[in-house]
Amino acid sequence: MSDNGTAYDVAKVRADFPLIENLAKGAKPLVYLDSAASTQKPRIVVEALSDFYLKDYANIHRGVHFLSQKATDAYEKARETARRFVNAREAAECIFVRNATEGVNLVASSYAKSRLKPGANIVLTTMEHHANIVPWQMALEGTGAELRVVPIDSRGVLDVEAFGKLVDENTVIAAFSYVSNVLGTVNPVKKLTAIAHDKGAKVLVDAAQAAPHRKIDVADIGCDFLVLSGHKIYGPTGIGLLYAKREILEKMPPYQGGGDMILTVSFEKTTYKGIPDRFEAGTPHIAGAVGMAAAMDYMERIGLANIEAHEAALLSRCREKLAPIPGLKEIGTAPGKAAVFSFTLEGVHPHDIGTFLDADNIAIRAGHHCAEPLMKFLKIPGTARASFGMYNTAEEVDKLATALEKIVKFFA
Ligand code: 7TS
Repeated sequence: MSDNGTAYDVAKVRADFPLIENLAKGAKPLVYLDSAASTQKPRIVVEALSDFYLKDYANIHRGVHFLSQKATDAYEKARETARRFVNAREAAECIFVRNATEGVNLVASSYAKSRLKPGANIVLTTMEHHANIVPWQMALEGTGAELRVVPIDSRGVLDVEAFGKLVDENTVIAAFSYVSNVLGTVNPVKKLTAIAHDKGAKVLVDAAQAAPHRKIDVADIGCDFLVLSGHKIYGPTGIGLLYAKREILEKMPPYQGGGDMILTVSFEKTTYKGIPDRFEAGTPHIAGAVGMAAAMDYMERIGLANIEAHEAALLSRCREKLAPIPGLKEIGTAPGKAAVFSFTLEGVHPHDIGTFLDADNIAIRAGHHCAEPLMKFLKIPGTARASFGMYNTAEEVDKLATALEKIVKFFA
């Protein structure tokens, strides 16, 4: 049921996505099951971008002229929308970045690097995407500080007790995904944050795979930092969000230098603006911010709880239909997992699964999903992954099952 009491109407939702609608009606109807890589865009987001470029566009924060003022207002309104979307206390705690990856890099470089000394540590988990591993390794390099990794079990459930032991008084930051892009595991982020805070460590939540599926509430989680990508929440590419608490941001040095982030510049001394401008050097992706805000508005209108419920139903159907397929193994069986379904087929390489499904017009992703350490732990080269969005249907799940049955027969 939707927020206003009517049933979730997936046909109506699909009608909002021209690419999904057009391809589904074509001679080779496409089944798009790769939303964890990137979601398709509703018309309203594309129109927000084109309207902005066609009607309101100018550079921001610099012009006294009317159009620049209008563009600045649109950009700052988008920041307020982002604030509401993640439930931050104030818009200044929301920094526009290129994507989740840039958000992590900003924190690793501006917050963590200077605090990493011999004896200090950073805590990650086995299930992290490379975006939440490599920036920390780069920050750690040459500091003498250590990287600690929290184990998971064979279902893909994080070992919370081990987390509590690995995080200690010398932990600079504990960084973990809210939802795993491979396993679909939903981590208990509020609990983990409380444990880390008890030891005096700061927390970064990688919400890149959570934001498409559930309400993000930084006030409730209590985390210090949170990152997400616009293109995974039905918004444009090239724009993302870093949320950080004001009191922490205010003590962080700029990440990049340049125009728009300074108060005064002389060759002797340069002073910086306050937050959030200090972290947005140069001309930002103004239209991207406007487009991402349109996507956030759209998701809220459909209802985050409705999206979550619809996708949970798709996941149950997927499990039910795929479980009887001989040789098929679901990778990631954590209770309450999100609508990300990784699997292997005995005797068939994940890339071959992807190619065969593509021939049947089903788009999934195959490979290590930028989580090589997780693949090493699972002792597999990769998985095939079907991931669901608000526009997917039960019939599409059935088509996936039928196509997989064909593959199994082919290799039998
Ligand atoms: N964190 C997680 C958990 C992710 O799944 C991804 C991208 C990122 C961070 C990085 O996002 P970006 O927008 O900065 O690139 N994950 C995937 C995926 O699973 N398939 O393609 C991209």
